[in-house]
Amino acid sequence: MHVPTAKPVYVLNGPNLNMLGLREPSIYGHETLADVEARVHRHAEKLGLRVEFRQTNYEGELVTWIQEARDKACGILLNAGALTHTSVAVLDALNAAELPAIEVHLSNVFRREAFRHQSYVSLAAVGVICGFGPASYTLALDGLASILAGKTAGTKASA
Ligand code: DHK
Repeated sequence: MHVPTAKPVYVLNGPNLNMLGLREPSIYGHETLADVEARVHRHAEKLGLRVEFRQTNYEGELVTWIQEARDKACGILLNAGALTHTSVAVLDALNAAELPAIEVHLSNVFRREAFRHQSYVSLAAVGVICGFGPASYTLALDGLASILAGKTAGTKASA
């Protein structure tokens, strides 16, 4: 699939994802965030998409980037880290962005602690990909590309 679009996909990462590779490798794997970013760029190129890839440890900065995406992006892939489970502000920003958003996690959050089963991000996301390690990001990009090409009727994309 090739989806030419003028605007990039914003791939946004929240707290502690800068620690990938060092952080609990039995859960999050050995790839660094730079490795994941390179993987995402390679895959995006095949899909004809451009990517703006960022990470922050700050909730407010993540909210600001989601607000920015409203005008500057064609869609959002979001691994909000722990903010997934706590942040109404991130949820509100996603709803305000009015863009197709896909929730991403490296780990299968449903095999983990009960507090990770709750997601505010899910309330605004077209779909969720979790449990595939770094491949969660490229699978999510495939899903977003399909939505942007009009081949998948995402709930938020059609809103
Ligand atoms: C990353 C985190 O930092 C956690 O707080 C989430 C997610 C899961 C992940 O699997 O990518 O609970």
